[in-house]
Amino acid sequence: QWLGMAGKRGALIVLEGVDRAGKTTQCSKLVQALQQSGRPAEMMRFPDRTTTIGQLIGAYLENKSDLEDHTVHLLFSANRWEMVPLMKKKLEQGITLVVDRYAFSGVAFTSAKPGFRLDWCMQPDVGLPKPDLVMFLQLNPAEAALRGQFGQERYETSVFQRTVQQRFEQLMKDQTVNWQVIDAAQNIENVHRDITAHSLNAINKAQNLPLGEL
Ligand code: DGP
Ligand code: NA
Ligand code: NA
Repeated sequence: QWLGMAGKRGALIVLEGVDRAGKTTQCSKLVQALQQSGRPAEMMRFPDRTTTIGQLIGAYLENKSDLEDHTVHLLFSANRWEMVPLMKKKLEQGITLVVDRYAFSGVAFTSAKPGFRLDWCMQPDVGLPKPDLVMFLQLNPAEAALRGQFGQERYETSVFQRTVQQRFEQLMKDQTVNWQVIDAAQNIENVHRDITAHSLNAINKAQNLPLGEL
């Protein structure tokens, strides 16, 4: 395996949070900052709506199609699994991946629906590459409301998002995952500063550790 110039793997860094917490903005700012400091970095996002599976998910989210709830859960997971070979290749090449949502969104969003057990929701993602760092962009519902109306996509209602927030809080109790809570109510630059500090720390540590599995 070719491990980049210095033989060091990249870090797998994930940003999670409820909708409108600023994940996408912060992912691109982080990638830019890492690249400018000479650290190879690329952004990924889930769901990746460009693949065949991703197009099914996209139509579902845009309310252009209806899918049974278990079925769509498995499609979201499959959409992560189909990217694993590419993710591993990039990490081995020394590229740090900054990922906008991952398996934790998968579990939080599906388990927010009635009748879904957390352990059932987690099972399809068991074995995925384990992030070296998962940052949760924390934003309470009142602060989120100040950011304007929700969009028109499925899941974009305040009642559902509050349940999602509670599911994330349950998931964050898992001590085997390197969770860091970020105060997303701060201004963009301060959020970016916090995220960059945690990321540099994780990148340094990841260099000496094998990639784990969920
Ligand atoms: P985004 O492109 O980041 O706005 O995400 C699309 C929506 O899909 C968002 O409401 C979160 C939700 N979502 C993301 N990943 C999953 C998943 O694995 N399962 C489910 N059920 N929903 C997800
Ligand atoms: Na969204
Ligand atoms: Na986003």
